[in-house]
Amino acid sequence: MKRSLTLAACAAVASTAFCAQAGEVTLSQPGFGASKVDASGRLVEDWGSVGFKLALNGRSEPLTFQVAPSKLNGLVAAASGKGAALGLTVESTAYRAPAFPAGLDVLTLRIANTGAADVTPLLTLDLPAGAVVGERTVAVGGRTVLALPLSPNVDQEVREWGACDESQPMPGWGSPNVPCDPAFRSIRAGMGGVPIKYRFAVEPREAVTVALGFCESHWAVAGQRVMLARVEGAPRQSVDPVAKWGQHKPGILTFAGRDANGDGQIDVAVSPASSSGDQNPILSAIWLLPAGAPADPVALISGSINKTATRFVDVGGPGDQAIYGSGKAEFTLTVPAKGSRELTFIVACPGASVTPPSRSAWSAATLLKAASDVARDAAAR
Ligand SMILES: [Ca+2]
Ligand SMILES: [Ca+2]
Repeated sequence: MKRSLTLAACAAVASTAFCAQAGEVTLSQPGFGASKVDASGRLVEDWGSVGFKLALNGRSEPLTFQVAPSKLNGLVAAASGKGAALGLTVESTAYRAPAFPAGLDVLTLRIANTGAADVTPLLTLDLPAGAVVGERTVAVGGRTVLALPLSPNVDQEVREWGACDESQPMPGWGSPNVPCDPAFRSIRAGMGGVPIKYRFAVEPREAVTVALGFCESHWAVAGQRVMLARVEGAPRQSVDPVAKWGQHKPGILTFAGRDANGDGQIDVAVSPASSSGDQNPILSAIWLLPAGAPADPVALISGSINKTATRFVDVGGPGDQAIYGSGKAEFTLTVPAKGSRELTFIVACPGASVTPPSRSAWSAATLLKAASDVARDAAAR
């Protein structure tokens, strides 16, 4: 499950954009699934579609576009849209960037204000039901599908417990070879070094025992995946699951946790040790138990105290959840008089997921350069 995202283009063949039906433009690259910008300007992917709305002075209008094929830098096949709402003109461009391993779609909006005064519209992304809006990402069904150019306005429901942001649920990843609770068959993984983070509401300053369950089902020898597990209020623990318990063997770490900063939450995080060859941390299960309660690994692994635990989380399993409920991705933007604002969204195309901005080497400029390089190479052949 190691994966790297490099600036190397994945293939020396150009992406294409062409009209499939009147008014819609297909984005594709050889060997990969196509996406399209539909006749109203929505970008349509295998996970759903994304569109935009603008609101200003109490009025709200969907942004629709007249869409046509175009070339960025005179080279890169793209879909360009022209639209207007609430007195602002908006141009959109979308193209397929040849990012390893499966490509990424790049969607840019340029909002222009021809008036003599600054305006501050609210831009809202229109996303599929159930989309989870994070700090700089949007996930659908546990897959990160959008990287956001700036943090959205905060108006989200925060749940009593849940996973924070960007780790990925992987049901069925674990294959324990001893009798144990089914929770060890599913994990979350922090692809590319993303920490797996959970947060649990507790009484301010409350002490709790926290047990973390692991099961390594990829590596057979020790020293490959070394992780640092942290529970607020307790010393951090380093763990190499194969060295400690063996491949396909469930194991437990326990912590005397405490809400040390008094914010009414216990923070839990599993991250890769800097020396670890595999930088993708994994986690199978979490139990919260009353402080001082016995945390018998045999009982925890068997699942026999799941029901009496203060909280039991089958990490990556069917009852797992994000700490944030479905929020809105809304941005308050100031567009200066006689000026414009440009926003670039990086979007998962079919078969791809997006690396969070904090972990990605890509930017709007490097993606366009990679796409231009590939298109120039293809044109020269
Ligand atoms: Ca699990
Ligand atoms: Ca806390």
